[in-house]
Order: sequence, then C-alpha cells, then structure tokens
Amino acid sequence: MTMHQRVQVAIIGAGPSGLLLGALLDRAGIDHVLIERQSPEYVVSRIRAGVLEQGTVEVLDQLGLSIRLHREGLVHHGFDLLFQGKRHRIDLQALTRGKQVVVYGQTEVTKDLMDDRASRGLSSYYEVEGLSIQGLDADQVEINAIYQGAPLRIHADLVAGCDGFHGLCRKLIPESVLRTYEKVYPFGWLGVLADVKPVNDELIYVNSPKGFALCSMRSTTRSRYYLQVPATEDINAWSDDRFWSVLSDRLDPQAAKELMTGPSIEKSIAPLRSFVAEPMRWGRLLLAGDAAHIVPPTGAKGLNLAVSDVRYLAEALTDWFKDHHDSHLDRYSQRCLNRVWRAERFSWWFTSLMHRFADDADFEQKIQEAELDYLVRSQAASSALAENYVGLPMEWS
Ligand code: RFL
Ligand code: PHB
Repeated sequence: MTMHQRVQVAIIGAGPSGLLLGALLDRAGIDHVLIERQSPEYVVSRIRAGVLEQGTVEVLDQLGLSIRLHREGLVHHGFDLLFQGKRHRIDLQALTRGKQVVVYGQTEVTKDLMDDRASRGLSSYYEVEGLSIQGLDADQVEINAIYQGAPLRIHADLVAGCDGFHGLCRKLIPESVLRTYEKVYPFGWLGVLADVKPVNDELIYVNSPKGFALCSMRSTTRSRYYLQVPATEDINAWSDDRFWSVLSDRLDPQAAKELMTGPSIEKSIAPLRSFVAEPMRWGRLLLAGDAAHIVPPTGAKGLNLAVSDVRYLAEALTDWFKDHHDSHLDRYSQRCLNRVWRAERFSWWFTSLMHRFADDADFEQKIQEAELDYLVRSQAASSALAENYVGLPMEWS
C-alpha cells in the first residue's frame, strides 16, 4: 500500500542544511518532511567541519539549540600561520573588534539538530530509496520513493534541495537554465581523528616545503589533523605511523616535539574543489548548502555557508507562504549567491596561499612567500584575513 503525505515543504537531505532548515520551518509554523537516503547513524558519524562562525552560533542560539555547543565547544580568539619554519599568530579578536569562532564538530551540530527533531516529533524518512521528483515547473510537486520496502508518495508546494554535492536535486534543473563554475585542485586532504591532546590550544595552518598541513581539534583530548596529499593518493598507503611522521616533518621544531600521537579513530581523503551552481532556484525547487556550492575546506566556510543559505531560505519561504509572490524565491537565490561568491573567493585565495602546487615555477613560489610575509606584517592584510575567517556579516547579502 502506498503511504501518502501532503506538506508545504519537502526537504531532501538530512545533512546540516536540511536539518537546520527543518528546525527553522518548524518554528515558523511551516509544515514539512525530511527525506534522507542514508541511516541516521551514518549521517551522524560523518567526520567533517569543525569551525563555526559567530553568525552560525547565533542562528543556533535563536533556535535554543546551543546549550551543549556553549558547554562543550571551544572558543578560539585566533590561530597560527606557520611558514618558513616560524609561527605567526592571527589575533582574530583584536583584528575584528571582538569576534571569534567556536570549534564544535559538525557531528555534534548534526546530533543536536536530530535530537531536537525527535523531541518535537517532526516527520523524517531515513534510508529512502529510488527517489524521484516530478512537477517542479508545475502547480504541485509529487515525490515518489521506497521507504521500508513500501511506496511513499509526498505532495508538496516547494522542495528544498539540501542533498549535498552528489545529490539528485541540482541535476533536475534543465541544462539550459543551470550555469556551473568549477575548479578542481590537484591535491586532496588526508584527515586523521585521534584521541590525543591537540598540539596547540589554537589551530595551526601550515605552509611547508613538503605541502600544507592543518592542526585542528574537536576537544581538549581529541585532535583532528590534515595533510595535503596528491589528488590520486591511495588511503591504504597511509599507516598511522606514516601519517604522524609526515605531519611531524611539516611542523616547526617545537610543535614536532610536542605532537602527541596515537591510533587513528577515522582516516579519510577529501578531494578539494571550488564549485558554484546558478541560479539556486528553479520553479518550485530551491537549492541550499553543498547541493549548490562547494568550497575547499581551507577557509572553514562550507558548513557556515550552508547555515546562511538556510537562514535566507527560511525567510523566503515564510514570505512566500504569506503571499505566494515568486520574487521572494528569486531574491533568495541572489542573496545567497552574493555571499557564496565572497566565500568562494576567500577559500580559493587561502587555499592558493597555503598549498604547494606541483606545477608552480620558482616565480609563483616566490610570490607566495612574499604574500605570506606581507600578510603577517601588514595589519590591513591580517585584518582582511581575519574578517573573512570569522565570517562576513549575513546582513551584507
Ligand atoms: P551534506 O552534509 O553533504 O548533506 C547532504 C545530505 O543529503 C543526502 N542525500 C540524499 N538524500 C535523499 N535522497 C538523495 N538522492 C540524496 N542524495 C544525498 C546525503 O546522504 C546527506 O546526508 O550537505 P549540507 O547539509 O549542505 O552540509 C554541508 C557541509 O556538510 C559541508 O559544507 C562541510 O562539511 C564543509 N566543511 C567545513 N565547513 C565549515 O564550515 N567549516 C569547516 O571547518 C569545514 N571543514 C568540511 C571541512 C568538509 C570536509 N570534507 C569532508 C569535504 C573539512 C572537510 C574534510
Ligand atoms: C576541522 O577541524 O575539521 C577543520 C578546521 C579548519 C578548517 C578545516 C577543517 O579550515
């Protein structure tokens, strides 16, 4: 027997974008469902982002979903840049008149959002298969899928495509409408999570002759480290011992001495890409988060951009359900894209500055060194880095 449901908004994807949109729509009294391909356990165990901008924290504050974040998250007032063997502190607080970031894992944000959903009894379908969506350019959308072995049919006014870079929704926009912009980098990040004390109280972004490295953390007892590796690298070639030894080689002598090592809890390689799809709205479909854009993780912007998209989207949907005026939906796309391109620019710039490019001639290498030197000597240049890192104001869009 087919299970039927009618809602105002169907959200595809239960990553941070979809879950947060669900929470915002719930508070706005907009009836919705969440449809996810994976199991809740799988979604909550994906190790990804770690740095939250103040604007992201404020959205969670307004929803009353930040109690654990404020208890367990680590407030960071700065980070270190390490190049030519020396560390230089970027004092975020001093350079941005008091702004800061919070280190709190995406897994924790996801868990808080899932728990909130469960406690409010909001409708979610996990492990949904064979999803198809019709009527995005008609008066009503029909979504068909298989859920727990039985057909599921949902009718909705609008669809939020929050299904990530590899999702289905973006591909439903006709080629004649969708314009994409892409840059694939010739390297990836090999990440390791380990229950060892972080090497430093703050993050260290490293430009070393052997490539980029990042020392991050999830708590005072759990570290997250990354290494630049070739895009074609095989994860099986990386034993824990090899990882620790290569990381240690990219650090300054003091950090190398203080580096605590231990067995990895998770190890994975992420390719690096810059990508934007325009527009973010087609008919009754609205894209948000990684479904519409990807940034390389160097600037820590991906999750934060997903949050600002979804904040604008909740506002646009609230206005649309009042008067059904399409201008709210078009404005959504333009508002997001303004902010997206600013974050794309910053993430591309910071990635280009911190990584080694195999094809770079000596000239480019010297320019990179001169730019790093300028960055730490000039307050104007450090301020520009800090202002982007803590997040440009959401009101700018
Ligand atoms: P997600 O998290 O990919 O979620 C999409 C969800 O959609 C589901 N899905 C489908 N569901 C139903 N039907 C289908 N046909 C579906 N196809 C897909 C998927 O299963 C999934 O659950 O996208 P979302 O919600 O837009 O969230 C985006 C963020 O996850 C991403 O931008 C960040 O993780 C990026 N990122 C970082 N962002 C930051 O702001 N700060 C950071 O410090 C940071 N570090 C990182 C990162 C990403 C990384 N990787 C792995 C790329 C570090 C790394 C290494
Ligand atoms: C992380 O902790 O996973 C992390 C931190 C900062 C970044 C990227 C990833 O720029």
